[in-house]
Amino acid sequence: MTTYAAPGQPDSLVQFKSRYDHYIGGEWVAPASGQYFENVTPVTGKAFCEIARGTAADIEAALDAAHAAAPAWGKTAVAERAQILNRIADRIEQNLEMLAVAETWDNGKAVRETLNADLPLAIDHFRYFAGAIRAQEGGLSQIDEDLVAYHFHEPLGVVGQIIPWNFPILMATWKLAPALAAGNAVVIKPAEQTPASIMVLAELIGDLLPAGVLNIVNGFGAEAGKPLASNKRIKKIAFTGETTTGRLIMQYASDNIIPVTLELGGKSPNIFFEDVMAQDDGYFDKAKEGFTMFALNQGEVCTCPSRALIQESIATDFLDAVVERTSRITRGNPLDTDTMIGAQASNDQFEKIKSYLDIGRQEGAEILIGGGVDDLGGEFADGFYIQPTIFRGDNSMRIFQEEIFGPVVSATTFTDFDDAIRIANDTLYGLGAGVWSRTGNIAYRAGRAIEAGRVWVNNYHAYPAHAAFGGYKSSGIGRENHLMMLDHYQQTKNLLVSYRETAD
Ligand code: TXE
Repeated sequence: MTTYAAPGQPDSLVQFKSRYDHYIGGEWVAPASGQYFENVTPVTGKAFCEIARGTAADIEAALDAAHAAAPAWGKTAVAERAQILNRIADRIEQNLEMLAVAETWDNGKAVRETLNADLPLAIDHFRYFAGAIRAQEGGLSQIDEDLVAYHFHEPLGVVGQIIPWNFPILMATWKLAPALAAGNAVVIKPAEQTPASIMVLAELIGDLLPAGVLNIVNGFGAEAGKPLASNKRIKKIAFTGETTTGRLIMQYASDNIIPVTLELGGKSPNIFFEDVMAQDDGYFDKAKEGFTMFALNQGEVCTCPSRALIQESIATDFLDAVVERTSRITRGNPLDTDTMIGAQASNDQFEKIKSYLDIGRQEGAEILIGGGVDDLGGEFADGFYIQPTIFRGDNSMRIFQEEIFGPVVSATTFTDFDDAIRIANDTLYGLGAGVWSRTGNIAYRAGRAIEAGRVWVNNYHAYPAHAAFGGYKSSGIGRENHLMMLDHYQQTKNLLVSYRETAD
């Protein structure tokens, strides 16, 4: 076990600056308004740095820098762009522990996850798109003997990106790596709840990119996000966040007639067919781990398996087993590598989850474990900690229909295959789902029948860079990860060339 020293302590791997300006045109730029806001660590609930409070003027300055940089970056040879992405990956890898501690402090999540998931996935993502862009080919269609259609991939130019607070560095990477690989210059706005770790990242990798290719403007949604998303000088907007915000983003984009990708909320079903308990063996242990994934990242994951659907014939024994497993989720200092669950990302989120714990009770759901805040005491007494909670109820309840975004799972039962699919699809959302069965045919048919962009079969919460990720229904538009992501950051130029030398 390792316990990392908290930022601010002399022996910490990270020393945050007391104040962060915007990162624009390769420089640290004070906000035009002169205003800053306090940034709090969820680990202790105490402020630890000030962050530039961006407004439309800062967004315009960032767009100026991006427009100045975009033409040359778009023409840079793909091998060179790929090399820069690989260098970014290497630099992150060399500083993995430092960034993991920074991310834990800014977001509250356990360092066990930032060390083993957030940062390694970010590194791999840059490497994946470095490779993907080099392997990308244009197209040629021979229309007839003399007429040829050439298809070229061209960057869009300057793109806007708005990210949430649940995986600050990884969500930035999911958007930056394909956009930069494809030759675009970027203006990105981090979430106001987690604005600091990405600035530490910018300090680390800023020198690897030409000035103006990456610009970061911090601030609030209405003050900095809207002026970016509705700006006429961007060629695309990519957004991850709440579904209601996503609707606004789409309206802004429709005014400008620009492409939009949206990665929004979810209420993902995790379905356990009766054969998971056919034997008490390694497979059943794996299924229990899959159930417990509801608490990963404190449940602050758009694909959180927040609805568990369990076949009626095994419900009692299965729930007993997963309650026992949940009781062994280790809680404590998020900077301790043994801790499995950290703090919720913000006080607002903490309050929202507590209100849903009350709603669940009022709706008559049974609490099988948890159901309250986790008082860790001492220096963590003002941090935002929630007990991993299992509710048992039915799919019509609000705790089954609304995104809680906390370590809370709502469990219910189904009778047979059709009943499972009916309940699974009885939701506005369609981002993720899980299916657990030893029977290949059941797992396959369920996976195909669920209306969700990503269905994990006999696993959950794996995010390889080369598997497409995105939502059906109200969970979004477009995909992230995978080669196909390049399409979202490029436009197609068709040259239709006649080689015929005569008029006939
Ligand atoms: O989201 P918002 P919030 C869900 C989750 C959570 C809820 C609210 O249920 O409890 O949303 O979180 C920027 N124009 N998810 O309020 O507001 C904002 O500054 C432009 C699921 O944080 O959508 C931030 O950078 N930008 C989700 C980003 O949008 C605007 C992850 C997300 O904030 C804006 C996060 C505007 N008008 C929350 N308003 C997921 N799918 O993973 C806000 N923003």
